[in-house]
Amino acid sequence: MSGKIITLTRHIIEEQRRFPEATGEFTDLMNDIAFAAKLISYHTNKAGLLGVLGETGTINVQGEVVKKLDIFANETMVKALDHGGNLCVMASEEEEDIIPIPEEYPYGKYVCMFDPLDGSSNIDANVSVGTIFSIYRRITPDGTPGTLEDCLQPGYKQVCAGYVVYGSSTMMVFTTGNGVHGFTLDPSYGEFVLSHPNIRIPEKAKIYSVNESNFDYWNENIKKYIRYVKATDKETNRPLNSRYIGSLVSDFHRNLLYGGIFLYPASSKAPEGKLRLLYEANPLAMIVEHAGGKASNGHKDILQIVPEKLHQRVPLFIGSKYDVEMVEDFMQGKRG
Ligand code: AHM
Ligand code: MG
Repeated sequence: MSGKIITLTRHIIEEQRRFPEATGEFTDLMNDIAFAAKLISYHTNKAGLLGVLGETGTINVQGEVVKKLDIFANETMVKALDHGGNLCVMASEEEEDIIPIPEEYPYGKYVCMFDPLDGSSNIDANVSVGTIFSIYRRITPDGTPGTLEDCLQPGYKQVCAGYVVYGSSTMMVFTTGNGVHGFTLDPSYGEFVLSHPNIRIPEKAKIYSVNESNFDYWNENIKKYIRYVKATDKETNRPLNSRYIGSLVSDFHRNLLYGGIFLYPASSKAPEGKLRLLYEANPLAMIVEHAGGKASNGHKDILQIVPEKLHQRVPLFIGSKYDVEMVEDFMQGKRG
């Protein structure tokens, strides 16, 4: 065999060897997440057939009730992760409260929070969607059920963050603090294989991604920034190119590879912004920082924010470092 195929499992095992005290719990947890991702990927790819096999909420040809994909994705994540003995608690964008580990299973030392299927409103149009996950070490005593306190930790305490994008191929991108690596799912043998080692985001953006229909609802500072990126100036490579899918994982992934800035500012319609700190902003912020980029709410690094509630929203400016710093200057009235 020519070349070296590095599967996700092999990568995690090799990573784990860097920590002689490691127990393997983290490796098991990542394998469970990868398994859930494969199931969600399989069902996402079949989504277009739902109309043929039976509408959502009706009975399919196997006599099963067809579930909405975001509900299916949530159940898949919960069921794949609840019994491994690695987690003490979970939280999901789809569920109001924390998700306890069932009593019959042991409580582990990690906390996992996720958005099981982000961008799911796009599914019917065959647009890429994604799963986002975030892992912390617990802060409550070992061997007990995890609590809300374990979930409300600032993003800089994450031990791992990642996403899976279900696109033209399925890819998992994650970091444990030692580089950002991308693994593509080979559909023929069902393994994630290392395809994008050590991803670095270009220092300067070529692309800006924002839902500009909110323009009238933004404050003057963000309006000025958007006018700035659209103005022509050869020296600073403006105007930036505009690309907006409306599916965070896909918009983020493209910008990570090509260089770009994604913005979801606060507005008079959504005073706290739209996106969620724990399930969306924090994990992507950890990834972007380890790829050389930056994530901010306009005034503060996302990873420094101490969460107060599970479903807290946050304005998000994330991507190439130069551009996130620039938007911060605009937001803070230092430019304009
Ligand atoms: P969701 O968690 O309900 O799927 O919403 C999050 C999605 C993101 O994927 C995307 O970036 C954003 O909402 C798009 O919002 P908008 O339609 O307001 O532009
Ligand atoms: Mg979401």
